[in-house]
Amino acid sequence: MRVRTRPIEGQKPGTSGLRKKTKVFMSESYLENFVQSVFDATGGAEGRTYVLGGDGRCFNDRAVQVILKMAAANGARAVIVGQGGLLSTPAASHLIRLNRADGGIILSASHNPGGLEGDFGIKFNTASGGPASEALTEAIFARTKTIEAYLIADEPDVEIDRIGRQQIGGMEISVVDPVADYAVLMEGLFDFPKIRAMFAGGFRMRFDAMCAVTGPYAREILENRLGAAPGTVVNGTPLPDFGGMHPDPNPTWAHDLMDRMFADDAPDFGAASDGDGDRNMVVGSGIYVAPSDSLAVLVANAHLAPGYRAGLKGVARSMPTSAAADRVAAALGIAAHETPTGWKFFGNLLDAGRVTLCGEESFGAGSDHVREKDGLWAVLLWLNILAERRESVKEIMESHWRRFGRNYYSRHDYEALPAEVAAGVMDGLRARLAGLPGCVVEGMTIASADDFAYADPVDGSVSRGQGLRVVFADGSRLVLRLSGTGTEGATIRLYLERYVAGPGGLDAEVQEALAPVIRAAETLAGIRTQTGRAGPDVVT
Ligand code: VG1
Ligand code: CO
Repeated sequence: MRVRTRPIEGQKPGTSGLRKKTKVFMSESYLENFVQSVFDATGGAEGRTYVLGGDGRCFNDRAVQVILKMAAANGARAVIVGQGGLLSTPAASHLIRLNRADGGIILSASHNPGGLEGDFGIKFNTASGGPASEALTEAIFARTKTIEAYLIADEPDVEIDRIGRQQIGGMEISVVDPVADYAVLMEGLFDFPKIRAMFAGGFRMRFDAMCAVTGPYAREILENRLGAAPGTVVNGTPLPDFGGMHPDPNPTWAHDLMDRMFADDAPDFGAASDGDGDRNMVVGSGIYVAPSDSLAVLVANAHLAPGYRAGLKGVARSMPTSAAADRVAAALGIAAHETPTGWKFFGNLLDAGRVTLCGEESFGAGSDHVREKDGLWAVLLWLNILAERRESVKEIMESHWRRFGRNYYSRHDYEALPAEVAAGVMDGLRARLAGLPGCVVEGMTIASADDFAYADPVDGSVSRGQGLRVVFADGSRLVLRLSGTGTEGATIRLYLERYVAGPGGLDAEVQEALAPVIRAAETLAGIRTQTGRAGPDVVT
């Protein structure tokens, strides 16, 4: 059936897919226009095979039905869909690769709150399993501006709760267990017997799935296959509104986990994941592990896990992520790449075999096993390291800092600002960048200042305007960029970093250690004065 439609404004994918209020996605033709644009901009769906699933948030079930019927009407050969319409982002990436599918459609607004009043999102991944490139998302957006019609099969709803094969309009649908293939992949990378022995020896863990998609994955892998005590996984059932939780694994939103990990009878290890399962937060008994530090520890210790015994080809981190991983890479004699924010920029490096591990300061880490960041993977690599080293998280962190020095790091988010105010802050600092080198602020000399541009070493494409950075002579730095995932106003992210080589000064309070950089940021960018905010909304 061909349905006439008209272009809808603003269907521009951001850092990770198109995210809007759930009600916007539910409005007439909104989802249909975007999905048809994806098919059109990628050469049509005729004869193609796709993977489809989402994080289970409100509207996931309806969207799955619409997309299946549209794929059928567009002539797709087959769609592999997770049972109940569920697939974590890393599991979807794996299924695309495993089945040599032509692409995948993932329904999620990731760490954004869900529910009727919350957010919904959709993203398209290519045959490599990774997020569409900037060029492709531009082409999809361009198509949304000219679309005149979409195709949809006039068929009854598909039974997505029943595992097995079905046909609609000549297209095959296979409903698969969302967890099974992913769990097998993890078993191949990590020393499950060793981790199982650690749990059998009394190792205690708490995994908070925050009522989002990782619950079934964590339960199967941690409790069933690795023998963690029943109840290790909490909030383990995916709910359409995430049980009212905000599935953003950071100390602010995962405060219940933080409280328990800092209590007297804290478990040995704590972790949380986000809506679609690609993020992770890691906490030891009495110690929080900053994501940039976590990446550095994973790079330094990955060889302890069977999947990485041969060593790493190289590492990559997003520009605002601290340089802690670079120090490890230098010690290992491997390349360290610096990319713009967002997993799509790691794809070429991974495909070309230039890097094995990647990470971002925003609670994302992953490797070449898939083409997305992977929350449970990071947790399992930590568990493998803990099982091998037989030290606590605290001991591992302290010895890491003694060896490499410590990159104190924090991100300050100013959320839901009026767009023009946020743009004013950015424009103000951008205009001053050229004159900053040599200036002294808070007793620190500015060594360089620029608007980060990235030239992809594999395909030569250049991405500009990826964040304003001011670097001081002692290596401290501040970075300012606008979020590309929010759905309300604009969010300014201020990233702060200061390196201390040690041996003294390695156990300072993070915000105190960063105080001069925080003051310098206010002097240079004037975020508080221009926004009228007393301070950031979220500090990670
Ligand atoms: C944020 C993070 C970025 C991450 C992106 C998607 O983007 O900062 O590092 O890649 O979210 O992650 P932004 O543009 O808001 O800063 V997820 O787990 O939300 O798909
Ligand atoms: Co996510």
